[in-house]
Amino acid sequence: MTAVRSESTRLSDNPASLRFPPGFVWGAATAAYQIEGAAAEDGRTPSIWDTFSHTPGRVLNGDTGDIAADHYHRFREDVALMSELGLGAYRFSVSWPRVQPTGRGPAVQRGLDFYRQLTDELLAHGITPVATLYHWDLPQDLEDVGGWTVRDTAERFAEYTAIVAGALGDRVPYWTTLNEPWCSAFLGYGSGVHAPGRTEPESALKAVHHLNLAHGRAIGVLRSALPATAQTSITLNLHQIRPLTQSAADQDAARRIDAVGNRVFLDPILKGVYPADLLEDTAHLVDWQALVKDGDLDQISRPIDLLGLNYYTPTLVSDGRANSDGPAMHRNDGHGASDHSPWPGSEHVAFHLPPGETTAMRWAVDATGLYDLIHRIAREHPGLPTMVTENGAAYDDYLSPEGTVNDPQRIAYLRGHLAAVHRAMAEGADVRGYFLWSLMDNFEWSYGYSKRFGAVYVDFSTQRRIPKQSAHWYASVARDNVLPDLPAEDGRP
Ligand code: GCO
Repeated sequence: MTAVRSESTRLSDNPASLRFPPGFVWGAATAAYQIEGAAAEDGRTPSIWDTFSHTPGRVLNGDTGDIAADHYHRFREDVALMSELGLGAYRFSVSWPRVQPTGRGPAVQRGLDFYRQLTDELLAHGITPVATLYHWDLPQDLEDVGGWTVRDTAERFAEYTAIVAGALGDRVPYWTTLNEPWCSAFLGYGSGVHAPGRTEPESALKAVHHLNLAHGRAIGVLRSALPATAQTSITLNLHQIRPLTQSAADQDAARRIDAVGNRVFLDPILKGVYPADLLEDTAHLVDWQALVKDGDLDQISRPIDLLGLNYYTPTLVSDGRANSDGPAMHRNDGHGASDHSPWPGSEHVAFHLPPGETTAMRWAVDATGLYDLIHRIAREHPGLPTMVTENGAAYDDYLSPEGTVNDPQRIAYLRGHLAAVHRAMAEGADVRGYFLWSLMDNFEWSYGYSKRFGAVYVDFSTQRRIPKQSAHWYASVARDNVLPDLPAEDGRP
């Protein structure tokens, strides 16, 4: 364990309050397809999520991102709201088909203008823009010729990165190439619960490598296009995996999911190699020799400045073949069940709901997973700073007749996870910031608008924004840089 740092000074006489170090970044996160709407405006053409959400049966209630939270038209109002909440940073994603509709060729300036105006508005309010280049909205034109299963898409992504860096490089200090490539590859091409909805294990593994390559190519482009002070990163939804029992079978199940869920990205990106056990577990599904070309891993492992961590809940696994009662949540990836596994080569692994409180997503509330994850990265990759780029919870929020939304469960979730971050930092982990998922209620992928993750309630029938109680609570934390103890039992801060 590295030396304990002294930042975690306790406040006043209240031992339950925790101060974060000066400069800790307090933000909130969103993604283009989940909030922007304006799906066919100003030159934007369909992404794979437009196609997927318009395919009957793919998204709950037939919901689509056509309008979403209408952020494209309401961004000034939303930035003003962020400012009122005292956010120091805002993590947004750029819609590829909005700025380069076919995924090839020249940019559409009206699309870039939206992001220029958004970042100018943020800066004018003293809010640091944090740009995600890819949060799943691949131009459909590229999917039509293979999408992430073909190598050329990595080159297209490098070209797109140059366009965006050219437009925003002078005003965005933090850049992340990909958001959760695990979802893009394994939910998009494995279980099919995400766009493009394909269920081909070999395609999922090819997509992994081409996403890794796209990340590496983009880092190279960013490095040459951006000021030296710019911070580059990738954002991963690393799974904090725990075996159901200490049996050899369950421990091997945990190893497998760690390989295909975590090290499939961590190792090539941070070590320049694919893990040997992953290659072995999947050798019957894909020809890695043919897939990985000379020099690819050098590109993929280009140095990054920090690692973005998205965390929601731990992952409890067992060897499904050893369970007489069968897996409790077979193949549940937390994003929707499927008859096809998102874990190629480890389809037999069963997923279990950990005991205790759950959120509206049926995700266990357990902040120790975040604590363990932060320490894992600090231990395995010393000197690599991290940011918690997503953490939050969906609850069945109720808008009262008085126009308020009391969400004490979300406050308790946020406080517990922030306390875990603080504890890891006090023990030496270098965490630079925390982004609440999400700023506002939005399109929750295959769940449509049925799950509310926002600190701000969105009445989608009127597009009215209503800060929930947790928004006010989070605003006080961000403003004071201090984590107070839990509010009174009745949820009042
Ligand atoms: C993800 C995405 C977000 C989700 C959020 C809740 O992590 O899946 O980055 O777009 O909406 O995590 O599932």
